[in-house]
Amino acid sequence: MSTKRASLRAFTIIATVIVASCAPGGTRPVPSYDPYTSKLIQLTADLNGDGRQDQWTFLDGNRPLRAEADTDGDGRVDRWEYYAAPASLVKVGSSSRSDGVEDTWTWAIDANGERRVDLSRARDRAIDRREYFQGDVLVRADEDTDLDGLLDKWERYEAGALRQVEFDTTKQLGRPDRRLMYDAQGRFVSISADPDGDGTFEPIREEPQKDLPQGARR
Ligand SMILES: [Ca+2]
Ligand SMILES: [Ca+2]
Ligand SMILES: [Ca+2]
Ligand SMILES: [Ca+2]
Repeated sequence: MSTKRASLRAFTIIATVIVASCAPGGTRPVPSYDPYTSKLIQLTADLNGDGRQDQWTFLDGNRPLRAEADTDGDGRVDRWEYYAAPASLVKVGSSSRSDGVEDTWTWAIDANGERRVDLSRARDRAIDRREYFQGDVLVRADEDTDLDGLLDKWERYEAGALRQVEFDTTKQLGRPDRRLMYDAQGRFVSISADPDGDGTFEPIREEPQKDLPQGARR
C-alpha cells in the first residue's frame, strides 16, 4: 500500500481562513458563536467561491482546535488539521483514497528530526502501522499486524532500502524473537532468532518461512 502523506504546509487551513476573513467579497468566513458563552466556536468558508462550503475551523474563542477542508473542490473533506494550545499544528489527517475517509495522520517533526506517519490500513481509525521519516526518507516502521495493541513487526531501512525486519512470531511477547536481514539490494542475507528473550539473536539454519513477509508492504 502506498503511503499518501499530507504535507504540514506552513499555510494551514486556519491561516487561509484568517486571510480570507480580512478580504472583501463573498468568500469571507461565516462565524458561529456559542449561544451561552458568546464564544466564537466555528468559522465556515467557501474559499473558492463556488457556492459550497469548503473550510471548517473549530475554535474555543480565538484558539483553534481543529480544522477541515475540501481543498480540491470535489465535495469531500481531504485535509484534517489538529491543534494544541496555543495554536500549534500537531498533526494533519489525510485520505489515502481521496474518498473522504481519514486514514493517515502526519505528525509534526519531533525533537530527533523524525516525522511520524500513522496509518489505519483497515480505515477504521485504529492505527496498525507507524512510519518514521528523516526528511522524505523512510527510516523505520512498526506494525501491529493483528490489531491487538501489541507491536509484532519492526522494519529498519537504510537509504530507503529495507535492511532488517524483526517479528514477534508468537504475537504475544511484544518484542521480536525472529530477525531477517537484507543487503542494500534487497537480497535476503540471514535469519536469526532470540527465543530466550535476552536481546541476542543467534543464527538459525532454516530457510525463511513462506508465511513470513519478505519485505515491507509498500
Ligand atoms: Ca467552495
Ligand atoms: Ca476534496
Ligand atoms: Ca499485534
Ligand atoms: Ca538470545
